[in-house]
Amino acid sequence: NMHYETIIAEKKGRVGLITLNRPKALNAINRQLTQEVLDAATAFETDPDIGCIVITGSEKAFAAGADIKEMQDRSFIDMYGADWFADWERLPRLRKPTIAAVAGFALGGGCELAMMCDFILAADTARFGQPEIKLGVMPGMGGSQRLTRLIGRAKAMEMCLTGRMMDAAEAERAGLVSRVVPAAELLADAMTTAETIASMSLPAAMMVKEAVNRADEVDLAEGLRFERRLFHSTFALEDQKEGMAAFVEKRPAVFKNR
Ligand code: CO8
Repeated sequence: NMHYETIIAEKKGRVGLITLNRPKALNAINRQLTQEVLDAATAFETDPDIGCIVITGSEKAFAAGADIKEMQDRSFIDMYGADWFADWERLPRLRKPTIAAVAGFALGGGCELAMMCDFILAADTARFGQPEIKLGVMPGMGGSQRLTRLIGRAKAMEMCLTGRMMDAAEAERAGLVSRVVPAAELLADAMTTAETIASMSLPAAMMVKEAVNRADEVDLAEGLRFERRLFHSTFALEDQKEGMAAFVEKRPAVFKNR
């Protein structure tokens, strides 16, 4: 297992688990944490024994946003010149499936980090918000874009303009999270869900991710053509032969992931 200071990265079976670990700052996202999450995620991405990545925080906070103390004295040219947090674009570009398991606060950059994952599983204690406006700034890691696509214009506008928090039940109704589970079961549920995904054909799972993501970028006709071509290409996989043979022979499929 790799050594980091602001996160814990562990391999559990075929799942790569990243736990944000700056408890004194409610996992606020500074540059070190950014680098460490991206390094760990990239290591899991290139590890052939890993089929799914889970990112989680603590009971109290997934992450309470970008680190305000690290940013407060910076100028426009500091932020623009360094293209502050542009590195995060690497996370949604990962090709293996990613799950955010969120308990407690997911605010500002924390909510945005969760939304960069393929889906969010929420504890009943989860609270989501984009409170940047209260600091005299605005979302900068995708909040105005991903939140709008996920929950629609009215709710996204209200959230970003007022900075109010949304509880887990509202987040589920709005389509921000896939499911809400009791807080005590969040990590176990996320790991079981990730193991399930990691037991599938990895290339098929990667194609699913690519196709669903394409839906955000192109019109329906183009998206359907893209999906159909990927679907055709799954017939080049040994896993397709295994999956269909297992169904016909009434036994569980054992995928080789190639
Ligand atoms: N940054 C730095 N430190 C933080 C942050 C943060 N975002 N959030 C909490 N902390 C620290 C607190 O300062 C406190 O430290 P200390 O004990 O040294 O005073 C410690 O964590 C515990 O926090 P609280 O005492 O405040 O805990 P409470 O339970 O009272 O409150 C809250 C919890 C409601 C979550 C509260 O901490 C809070 O409101 N935090 C700030 C939330 C916020 O505004 N987040 C948005 C940050 S801006 C942002 O994310 C922009 C993203 C895009 C940037 C892109 C740049 C290009």
